[in-house]
Amino acid sequence: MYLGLDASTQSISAVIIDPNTSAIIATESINFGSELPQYSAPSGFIPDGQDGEVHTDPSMWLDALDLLLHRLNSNGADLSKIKTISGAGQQHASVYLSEAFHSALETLDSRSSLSEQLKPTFTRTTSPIWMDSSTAEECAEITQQVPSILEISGSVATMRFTGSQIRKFYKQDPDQYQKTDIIHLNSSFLSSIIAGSSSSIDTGDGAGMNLMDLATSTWHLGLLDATAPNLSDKLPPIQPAGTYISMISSYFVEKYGFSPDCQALSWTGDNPASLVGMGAASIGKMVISLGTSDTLFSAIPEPVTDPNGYGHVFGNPIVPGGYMTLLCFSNGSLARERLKNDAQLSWTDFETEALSETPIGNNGKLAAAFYAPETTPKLDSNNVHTNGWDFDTAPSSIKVRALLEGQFLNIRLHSKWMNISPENILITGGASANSGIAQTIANVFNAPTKRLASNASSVSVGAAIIAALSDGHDYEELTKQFCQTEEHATAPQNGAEAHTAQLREFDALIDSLVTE
Ligand code: XUL
Repeated sequence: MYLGLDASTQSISAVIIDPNTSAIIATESINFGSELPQYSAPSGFIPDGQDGEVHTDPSMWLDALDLLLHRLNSNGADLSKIKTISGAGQQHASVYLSEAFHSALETLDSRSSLSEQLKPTFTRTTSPIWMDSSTAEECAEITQQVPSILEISGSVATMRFTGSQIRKFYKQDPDQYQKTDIIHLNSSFLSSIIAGSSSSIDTGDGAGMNLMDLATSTWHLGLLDATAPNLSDKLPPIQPAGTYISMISSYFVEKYGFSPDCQALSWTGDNPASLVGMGAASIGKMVISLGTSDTLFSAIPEPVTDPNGYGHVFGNPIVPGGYMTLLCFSNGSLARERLKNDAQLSWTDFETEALSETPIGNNGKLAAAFYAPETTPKLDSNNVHTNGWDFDTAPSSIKVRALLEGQFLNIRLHSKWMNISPENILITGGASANSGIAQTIANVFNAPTKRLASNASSVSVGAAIIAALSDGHDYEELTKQFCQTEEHATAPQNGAEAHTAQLREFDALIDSLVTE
């Protein structure tokens, strides 16, 4: 059996797969906000950060990992049968650790918790996460030093990416930066914990740092120099996802009953793992993931860059030398939830309101619900923008359709440069279960939507598949077993015309916001 872990923004989840019986043996999830209220992070991050800063206490991730494994164990999962473990983390988030981290890992005591033992090794008490938009200055400085950053790293200097976050730390607190022995991503941090020794970073997650040379899958010295001094001494090596790190730490053997022969493998980022879990690691498929962030991604053979600078190229986690392209939209589930709560709706109301009480196209009423700063388009915002109507006083059915159509028009608008027109759109992430949302995507893209038949999370399934691949299982076979999809919503008869006109108007609305 193989264990896949998914350390996302709001929760940490696990799935155990058994390729011998094609069965998903167990799933489990710990929500940070509700299960670890002591961290005062209801949505997985510290609220009310100043000047675009969005950080999290990395101890929370450790407590959640302990709780997750405890829960799996007490709910009857036989962890002694797990042969290999891989995982995926929210991308870009970084953890800063002193030299003491290495010895603390080697001597973890199962009578105490992970957070108690590792907290003293943090040189930066909080971790910047992907929602952070506080590093415009650092991005400009790095770009000035290395103007070809897009061609080298696959992305323009991007505020949520790790490079500019490292630079900000170095500038704000040079002493603590100097005391930092190793900087991990959320993914490589947690894989290090499982292994009991420092892990590598993979090319899927590593490309989200603005520090990796995509062509060679190595750290780019010019970018490291432009970011912070001696950075090459502080970064783990880059290796493919699923690389063997070591046998699992005895902490987990003693505490949760893992076999001492269980192998700890390197992890990847949540989006790259989801590409694998959706069976989309081969060319020609397009996935929209509806999580805390909404993302659109697709496997590509060669790096292609977005002329507008919003798209990213990451390494394909299971195709050596292959790539994936990705767009990220920050106002995803939290925006949907905000409207749901403000209008006092349930998710079922959300479905029927979006589907039956308003026509496709919403009689021309458009909205860009950017309740928080948006990454695509890059915009500092804290409210809903419309094409001239009052969002606040409108009936909730109109608001729901406007918000959903706006979210997916924004995705369609910003993915035009990819020139991908797949026969169907694979959808995943919590909100993909909602048929109103699935239908709105089918309408806007004029293509049917499909989702995983198993209802499992594609990120943890992808991580479990990476774990199984490393033990010699065949990708095609695993895909047939765990990535079957079923149609969820069909495209409407008149969808294309309705939304093509709407797309032009939405484009004008976005233009007016960006140039404001
Ligand atoms: C991708 C991105 C987010 C995070 C959180 O670039 O920033 O999708 O991975 O899920």
